[in-house]
Amino acid sequence: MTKIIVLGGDGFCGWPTALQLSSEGHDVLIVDNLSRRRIDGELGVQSLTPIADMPERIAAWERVTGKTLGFANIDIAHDYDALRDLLAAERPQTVVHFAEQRAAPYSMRDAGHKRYTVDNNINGTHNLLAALVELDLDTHLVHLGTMGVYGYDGDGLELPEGYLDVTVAVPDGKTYPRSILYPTQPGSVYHLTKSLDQLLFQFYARNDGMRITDLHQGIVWGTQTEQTRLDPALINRFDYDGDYGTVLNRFLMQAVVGHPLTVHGTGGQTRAFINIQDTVRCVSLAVANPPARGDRVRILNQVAETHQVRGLAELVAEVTGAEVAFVDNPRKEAVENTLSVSNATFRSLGLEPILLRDALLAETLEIVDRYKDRYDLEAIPAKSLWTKNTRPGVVKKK
Ligand code: NAD
Ligand code: USQ
Repeated sequence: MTKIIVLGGDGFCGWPTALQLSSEGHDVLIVDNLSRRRIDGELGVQSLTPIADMPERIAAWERVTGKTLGFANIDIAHDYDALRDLLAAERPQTVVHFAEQRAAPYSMRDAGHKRYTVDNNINGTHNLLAALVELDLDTHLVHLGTMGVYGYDGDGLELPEGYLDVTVAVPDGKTYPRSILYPTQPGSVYHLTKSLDQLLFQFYARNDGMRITDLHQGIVWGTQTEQTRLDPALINRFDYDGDYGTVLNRFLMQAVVGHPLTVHGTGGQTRAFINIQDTVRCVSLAVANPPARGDRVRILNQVAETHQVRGLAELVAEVTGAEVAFVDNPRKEAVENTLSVSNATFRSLGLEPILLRDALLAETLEIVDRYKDRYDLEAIPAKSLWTKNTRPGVVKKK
């Protein structure tokens, strides 16, 4: 049995991952400061699914499976001593790091939210790296990064897994081969923090021989996994609000409650997607396949497929009969782009990803339908603006 700490294990991706790793027989300890639940309060929104509090979640898991989960309420960005003391006591073989502010719109609300996102995400990641080195632990760090660090140039290049092999030509005719981090082009302050995280990882892998895997994940859709279905108190969160709701889950929820699907701009934006069940599978595969000490940061693209936003809206409209609305885009992003991504490593490790037309689309609709009475119309509009001269994507109720 190996000891695994899941930072951010109360969140949308972290909770089902903690359950997956526990079900595989690992000794799992969740660390979370419950900031995500506090942000729901700040925004006046709630998960569409009713999520149990942490003691109830842990008790339900033990009741259903006989397995125990540990929990520590620590702010990893601001309580370095508590984080270090926990790592010293637990000496985990693996730390999975989900504990960041992850909504691009929330990070763009205003100066206060930009500063919070940078402070929380960069300090949290750096505290973790510094503590592991201070304690001289040979822990494998698995971090959840994002596809968004690559940017969306959309000229057909297949995005590699993190690195570019380039040849630098200088004026005297000499050439120098280099393998460099793919140049980042973040589209929000949140995505910027993930770009900065990459440099922290590169430094600590080189300087201290830390073993690090950085998972560049696409947009996650769905809500339930094999384990969260086992008991109502294990249900995963489902965000649909204008800041935290991701596009496909928002469309599915909007379709169920009879709200027009809020396509930003022309819907020509192409993005990478992955189902939550595959998120937990991929993290499990990454945990089981660590890099060796001295290796460079292992970067894997954690995606199943790519879709254009208006194509997604058309698909959801076709399945549900929903109306599609094209609203002013509150964000600053390419109007149209193509996107091609390599996910060769996860494929080689055996991942056969769930695709959008599969049964889980129906299951997600069914979950949304079950809890649709909990929805709040006011929470739907995306109101966070990227620049002062953009306008929000509000659809008026008929
Ligand atoms: P989430 O907000 O639901 O979960 C994050 C968790 O981390 C929350 O429970 C929060 O309370 C906790 N947390 C935040 N700051 C903390 C701190 N300083 N100390 C302790 N705990 C803290 O987000 P999620 O959707 O589960 O995403 C998890 C990770 O995966 C994020 O890093 C995100 O960037 C990445 N990711 C998510 C998606 C997606 O579509 N949801 C896609 C790609 C990558
Ligand atoms: N969009 C709409 N209508 C909506 C909501 C979004 O058209 O109602 C559009 C957005 O303008 C954007 C695209 O859909 O072009 C994706 O938006 P999103 O909110 O689903 O995803 P994003 O902001 O990119 O962020 C999410 C997660 C983040 C993660 C990222 C992965 O919140 O944590 O890092 O997906 S990726 O996009 O691959 O970088």
